Amino acid sequence: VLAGHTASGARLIRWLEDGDPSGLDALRALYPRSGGAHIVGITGPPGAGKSTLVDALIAEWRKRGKTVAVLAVDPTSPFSGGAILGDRVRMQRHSVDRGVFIRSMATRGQLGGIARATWEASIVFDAMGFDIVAIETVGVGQDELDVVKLAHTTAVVCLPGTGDSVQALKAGILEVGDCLVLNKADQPGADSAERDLVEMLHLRGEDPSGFLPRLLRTVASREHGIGELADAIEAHRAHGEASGAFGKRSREQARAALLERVREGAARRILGDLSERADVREALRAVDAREQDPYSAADQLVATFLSEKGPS
Ligand SMILES: Nc1nc2c(ncn2[C@@H]2O[C@H](COP(=O)(O)OP(=O)(O)O)[C@@H](O)[C@H]2O)c(=O)[nH]1
Ligand SMILES: [Mg+2]
Repeated sequence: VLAGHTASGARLIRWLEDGDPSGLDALRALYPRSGGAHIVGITGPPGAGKSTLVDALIAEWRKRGKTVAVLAVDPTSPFSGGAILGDRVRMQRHSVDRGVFIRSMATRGQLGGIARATWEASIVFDAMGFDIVAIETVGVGQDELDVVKLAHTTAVVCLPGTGDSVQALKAGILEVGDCLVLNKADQPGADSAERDLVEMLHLRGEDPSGFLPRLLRTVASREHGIGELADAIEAHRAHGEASGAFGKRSREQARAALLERVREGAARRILGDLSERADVREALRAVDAREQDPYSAADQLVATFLSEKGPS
């Protein structure tokens, strides 16, 4: 995997997806060798042209001498074979290029959630030595926002003629965009959508690190505006490194990854034999009978559990 063998990388990601213990062992060994890649999130509503855009970006990044791994995450449907297949077909022309590695993931029911599966895959790509790791995801729910948080740089893809979707985007993912892409700029309504989005960006102003997100117009299917988008992504990387924003993000990631696993481990130990215990059954009965409130009962149980298990 460290030598960048795609077949090995693919097998490792499969292990991780399947919850195979070998996957976790490999991840432990790889983790210290990760941290070099620029992780780029591409998000937006279905049909906005994300996959087409990623395909065009791959070509642009390759021209600039960068190697690229792509993870296409499709969490929207348990039967998403179609969409995933569509993504892969759109990026098909790069499949013979050794500097490009494309994987897709349908993640409903994924052990530990989409964010975790994506994080693990990105560590693998990163350790494989890819310069850029692009993660395509549909920007809808909280899980997908967590995926976005993983990226150093996030491009939010919008399309014209959907005033409603601009409204919907405003509420959530527009806020996390470091680049705003108005794709399908060849379609009617592009100018008015651009005015709305520019105004929105203007209201938002600079982010806490002093970066001012820009709007880019693209026609992904004709590869228009792709160089400018790659420039904007690169500008955000340069700013993130100079301002310390990437370092801060990396520390937050490390903290979140560590705390999540502490929480998981602690919960597993404490909750493992929960239903078997007499004191838990008694607490359930007392709460049900309104003899005790659930808060005090839970506090008592936690205190008991901790005193029993002790530090080990
Ligand atoms: N007219 C036009 N069509 C586009 C453009 N970009 C993508 N498409 C088409 O929009 C459809 C959805 O694209 P896709 O990349 O699968 O969207 P995704 O769901 O966001 O990944 C495809 O049929 C693309 O060919 C564009 O800039 N202009
Ligand atoms: Mg897609």
